[in-house]
Amino acid sequence: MSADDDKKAAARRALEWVKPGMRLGLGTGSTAEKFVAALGDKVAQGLDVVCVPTSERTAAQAAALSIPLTTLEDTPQLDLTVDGADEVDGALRLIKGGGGALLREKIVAAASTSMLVIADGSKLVDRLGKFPLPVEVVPFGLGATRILVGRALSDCGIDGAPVILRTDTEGAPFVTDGGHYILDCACEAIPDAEALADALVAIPGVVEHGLFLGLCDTVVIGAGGETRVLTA
Ligand code: ABF
Repeated sequence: MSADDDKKAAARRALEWVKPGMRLGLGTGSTAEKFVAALGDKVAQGLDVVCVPTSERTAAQAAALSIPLTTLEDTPQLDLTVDGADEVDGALRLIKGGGGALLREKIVAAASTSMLVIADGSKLVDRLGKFPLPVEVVPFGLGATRILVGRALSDCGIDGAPVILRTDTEGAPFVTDGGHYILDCACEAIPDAEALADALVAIPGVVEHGLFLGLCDTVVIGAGGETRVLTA
């Protein structure tokens, strides 16, 4: 079984949490994409749901599958968001944002009663931080914000971590759907995720960060052809 098969298994299993009439948040990334594809099949069979996508990419996929879409302006409260993650720890704390959609993902997750994460087994970790932590920042003042992000990391016991501006395939800064840049922080390990989250949001140029703490209540892991469910 490949990681792709495991992602597909987790995505299919997630359909068990979807009930007729639900207002759903649709995540971003290769695992979320598999969920959207499976949801599209159900919608084609008559399932009645309405969905808020977390990226332009997911919006395009969902629209192509004729999944009914709405916005948080028209539907400000959602029942369930299904999304992927870059890391998940035993307390269901997450690192997200490897795909660059963390801001909309967090807004949509926070608007949802429940957040279900789907992932292959490689995403489960004992301690967060091996995956570089994405921090979304406004382009204005980038140099200064980068220094303050580095200082926040040091203050939280993460010394000397490279803070790298994410670039696209042409070497230009990667621009998010919200028009921001991303700084990837190579922490290696995050000793106190809550303290780091607080320190990052206190920096004026930081729009959001990829630590999702207290948002996810259920995780479906696909591994070796099977799925297992972790709950908070
Ligand atoms: C999104 O997709 C992101 O928050 C996360 O970075 C990524 C997970 O990627 P994949 O599902 O492709 O492994 O959920």
